[in-house]
Amino acid sequence: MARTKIALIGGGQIGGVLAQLIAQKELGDVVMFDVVEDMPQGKTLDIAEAARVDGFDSKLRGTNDYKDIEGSDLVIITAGLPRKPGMSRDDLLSTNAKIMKQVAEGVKQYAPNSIVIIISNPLDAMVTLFQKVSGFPYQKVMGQAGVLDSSRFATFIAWELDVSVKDVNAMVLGGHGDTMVPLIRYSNVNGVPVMEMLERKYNDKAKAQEVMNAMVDRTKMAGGEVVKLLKTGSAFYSPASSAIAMAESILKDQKRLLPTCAFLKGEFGVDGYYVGVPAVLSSSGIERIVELSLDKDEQAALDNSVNAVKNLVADMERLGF
Ligand code: TXD
Repeated sequence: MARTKIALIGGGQIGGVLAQLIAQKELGDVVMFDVVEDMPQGKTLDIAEAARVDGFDSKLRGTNDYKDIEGSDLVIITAGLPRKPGMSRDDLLSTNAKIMKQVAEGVKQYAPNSIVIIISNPLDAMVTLFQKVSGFPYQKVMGQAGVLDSSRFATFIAWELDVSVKDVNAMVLGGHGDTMVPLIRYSNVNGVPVMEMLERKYNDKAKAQEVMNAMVDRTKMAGGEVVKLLKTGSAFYSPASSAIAMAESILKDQKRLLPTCAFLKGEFGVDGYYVGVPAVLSSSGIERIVELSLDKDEQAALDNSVNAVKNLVADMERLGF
């Protein structure tokens, strides 16, 4: 049986952590592509030289030539510029769209049968553009945002309730922007609704709601919070871990239900757009989208987020992409 081959397009901060995690988990062999000369070669050499210590057999190489990604089973794309303090994800639109167009052409030529996970921002627009330029089946092109946004929400809930984060389930839907929709009703600690635990903790419904609202707001702004502290770039450990969870579900056919930026054809009342929704990820990519019943406020929040995605895609089209 052929070895699994994973191409990383972009060897920056997230790309480096992705390569290390793939090797440590032995998910496959890694080819890291970047336009910067020698850098992906240096990074992968560095990680490869830890193989004896970490005990992995994955092979890693860096390249500046798309030809080397030939035959990849999975492609994870981080190419593009990250945010600097004060920038919104959308400010990156035209620069990263140019990059994504080139990337889509390269991947289409050399890895036409791959499944693709996109991480580059502005996420929803970049996934849309990659699919459009590559012409890949919708099922095989997806974006990572919701796993991270949900993990951030779960982390804040665990801290607040002083419970293991392993027991916290939290779900965030919508676009990867400030309009994302953390779903309070679907958040629980091993089945116990989070709101119920908060109300017991404070013995005061209004206070519990206030605390929850603050966690929802922090989740929405969590990317910016890290950007502000780092000053030179955006989050990279947690986005890489999140994409690895998706990659592992695909490569091992685990069928995990993960919030995924997926193309909707009528689900959740949305037609023809990539939006973050719960999806089952298997060896076929997005195997299916899982719909849930939303109450009036949740649906309104999702509609608002979908509108932000529509505006972003319209802006990108106006720029000629
Ligand atoms: O959850 C999420 N989806 C995200 C997304 C969370 C955090 C950050 N997110 C976005 O990921 C961020 O806004 C960026 O658009 C990407 C990558 O973030 P990273 O922190 O890894 O950025 P770096 O370190 O600048 O790395 C980007 C690399 C860098 O090495 C460039 O040389 C390379 O991209 N690059 C290219 N690679 C291939 N092809 C082209 N054309 C190219 N141009 C630049």
